[in-house]
Amino acid sequence: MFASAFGADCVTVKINRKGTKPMNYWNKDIECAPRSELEALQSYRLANTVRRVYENVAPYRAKMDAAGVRPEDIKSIADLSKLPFTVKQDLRDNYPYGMFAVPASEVVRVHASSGTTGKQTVVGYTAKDIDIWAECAARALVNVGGTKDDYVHVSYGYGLFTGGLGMHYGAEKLGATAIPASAGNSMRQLEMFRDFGSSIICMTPSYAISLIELMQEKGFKKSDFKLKAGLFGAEPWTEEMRRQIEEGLGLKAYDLYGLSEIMGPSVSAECVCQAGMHICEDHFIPEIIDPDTLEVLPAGQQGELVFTCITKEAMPLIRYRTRDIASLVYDKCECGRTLVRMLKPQGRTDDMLIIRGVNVFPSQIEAALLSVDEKATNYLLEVNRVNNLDTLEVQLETRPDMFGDDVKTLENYKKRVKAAIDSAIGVGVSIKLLEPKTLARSMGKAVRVKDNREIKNKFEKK
Ligand code: DLL
Repeated sequence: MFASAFGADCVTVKINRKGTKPMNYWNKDIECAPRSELEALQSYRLANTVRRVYENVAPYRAKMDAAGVRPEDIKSIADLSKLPFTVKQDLRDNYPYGMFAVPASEVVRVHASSGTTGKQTVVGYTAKDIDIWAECAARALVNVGGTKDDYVHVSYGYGLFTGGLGMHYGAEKLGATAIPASAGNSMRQLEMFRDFGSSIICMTPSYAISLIELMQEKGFKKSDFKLKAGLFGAEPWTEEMRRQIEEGLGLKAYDLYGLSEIMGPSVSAECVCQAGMHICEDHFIPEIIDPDTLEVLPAGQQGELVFTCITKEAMPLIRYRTRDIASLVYDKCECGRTLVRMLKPQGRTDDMLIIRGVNVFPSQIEAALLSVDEKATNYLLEVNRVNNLDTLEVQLETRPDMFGDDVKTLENYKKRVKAAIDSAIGVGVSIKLLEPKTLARSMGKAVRVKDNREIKNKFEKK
């Protein structure tokens, strides 16, 4: 049944690309498929993938043997929970190519994670993997109103990071004009927005905020640009930041999610409803688990997001624990897509700070901060242990427009920020106001936490 509907195992593009009218979907058959058909397709692809990894990837064969699972035990998605999990350490242990399921002659590209939390991890792609990735990125662009008339300005970094090339290939697949700006040289970015007619931008939300700052400094107005939409991701961001970016750049801001181990940007992306990111479920099966018990949680509950790749050729990961905290919504979206939505990740289990026994996510602090002052986007959280007691200091940059304020007003501002954060996280923090422009600006993922303690948190041991 699914073979006729979806052309079996190949990517099908069934839209009329001759017109330049806004398209609703890139691949309607898949994006709006009845769940029963989608699940039949997932089951078929899952069984094939598990057989392939068992035959070709020694670490998977060893894991499955140890768990007593044979490829023939996996007949449908109902059997998924029989399979062992994969964690980042598995990729490190088999660095660089030990998790690949195809010979080197089939691999056409590698990317790698930044390695800030340990040895970098390498991922590989066959030509078909790259094509599927481009399809997912084209879907993301169409989700937010992209057409072949658009100028897609990509300010994610190009290189081993997946952001730049991932969205670039998506733009080309769509037939739009890709502008491979990459990150950095911020003044030039603004000039290009203006001169090249950039209409859809792709960058980290923190970089968008720093461009807005520069616009104000250099006298650019949003009416100088023709921006209509932006796909922002690679790091957590809040609804308050969304409002600020929309207002500052004069566009609609959408969330874009992905991770290099699974593919890169466009594992999921928001649609115009801005109500969660549709996961490309025909390629990746999501699950939500309890990170402590490892039990699968029912739909709607928040927990750790896990993905299984079901079409990847070069490096299909099975039940990969992302460490991202999210939840899934299976209701049909108003846009007509049936693909499950993941709600904004609330941080990562390994970002989570434990302050005097209380679990604290940096995103909670950011939301509290922005609820007091929506321009307070430049901050750093510094954690220390003093006399065996954890302390959390929120270092917050002031802005030149605050200089007119007297000491009493600034003290009052500090008090309001502290009260909002204390009540949001249930732990007392201290606030330190810094001179304007003291903190480093990011062009990629922003660094928001400096944890100086030796023992950081319990999830790192798993
Ligand atoms: O950040 C891929 C990407 C590029 C996604 C461009 C979106 C846009 P990694 O460097 O492997 O890959 O980092 C993946 O970043 O596990 C999340 O913790 C975080 N992340 C990515 N997108 C979002 C998002 C890319 N929209 C890790 N919201 C993931 C929150 C995100 N966190």
